[in-house]
Amino acid sequence: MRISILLFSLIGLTLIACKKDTPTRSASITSVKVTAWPTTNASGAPWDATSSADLFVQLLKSDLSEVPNDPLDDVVFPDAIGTIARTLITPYRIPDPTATYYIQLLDNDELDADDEIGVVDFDLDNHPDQPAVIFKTVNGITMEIGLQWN
Ligand SMILES: [Ca+2]
Ligand SMILES: [Ca+2]
Ligand SMILES: [Ca+2]
Repeated sequence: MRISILLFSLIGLTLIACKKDTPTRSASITSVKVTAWPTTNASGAPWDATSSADLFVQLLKSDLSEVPNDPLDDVVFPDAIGTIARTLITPYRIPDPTATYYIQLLDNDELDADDEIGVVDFDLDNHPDQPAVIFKTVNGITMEIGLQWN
């Protein structure tokens, strides 16, 4: 009797251990929505002198370099007011589900370098419940990252 209880406990513990070690499931980004963003920089100046910011987003790796063939780049929302939403026709599979990624928000400028408004980090490891949307607010930027889990 005692042996079988011990045996069942061991099997139970092994199952728990296995469950814990299950790797993070992979996910693809389907959309990025920016619902709030600061209209001025740290010095209180607007991003553009005579109009609102021309928003676009980029996807950065954990070393803050842009991912190759960035699926988010190249769509600008000129003179943006309020929420912008970017939907990917082809969802972008996140290459490393255990790594931290960043979505960078910028103001496109034609005559000088683009202004970086800020970055929002996200990490699939922090979302074992596999939500369809990750909501994050960092440094005055609020993003909704749409995901499709694989
Ligand atoms: Ca600017
Ligand atoms: Ca502008
Ligand atoms: Ca601009």
